Amino acid sequence: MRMYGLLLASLLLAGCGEPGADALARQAVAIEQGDECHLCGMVISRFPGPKGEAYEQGVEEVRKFCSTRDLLNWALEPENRHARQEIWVHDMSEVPWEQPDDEHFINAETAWYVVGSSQAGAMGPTPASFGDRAVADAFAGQYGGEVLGFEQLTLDKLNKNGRGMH
Ligand code: CU1
Ligand code: ZN
Repeated sequence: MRMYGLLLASLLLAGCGEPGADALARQAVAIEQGDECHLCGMVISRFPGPKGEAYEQGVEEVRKFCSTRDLLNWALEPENRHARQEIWVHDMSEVPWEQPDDEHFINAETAWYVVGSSQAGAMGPTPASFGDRAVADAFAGQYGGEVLGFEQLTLDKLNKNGRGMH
């Protein structure tokens, strides 16, 4: 599987400033071996494809998810939509599909998603997440699927190809 360029490599060099006003902002963390998906309970690191993380308001512990599919299924539930605070997905323009690197989590609410591509994650078809729309378009050109922004995602669109769990 190809990596999708290093378009954002230069951005990695930014953001090393003094801890300041945003020192309290919560960050995505590494997925450790043995971590289980908050939604389905599968051991996350065993599977390919983009994964997700979330912090909920008033909950200190980070939630980790086996796939963008499970993160988004959780995040788009009306009750979680209200309660959640910060969510992240892997930027697949930076990492190999088979083994995403946790250095490359991006804000899930500003990411672009290729839904319905031929590439599968832990739960079967899973949205491919990208920080850059042009990279998402190129991915869709190669693997099929539709490019959508976070606001365009719905539970229906996520689960069109079968829910894949239970
Ligand atoms: Cu799962
Ligand atoms: Zn899961």
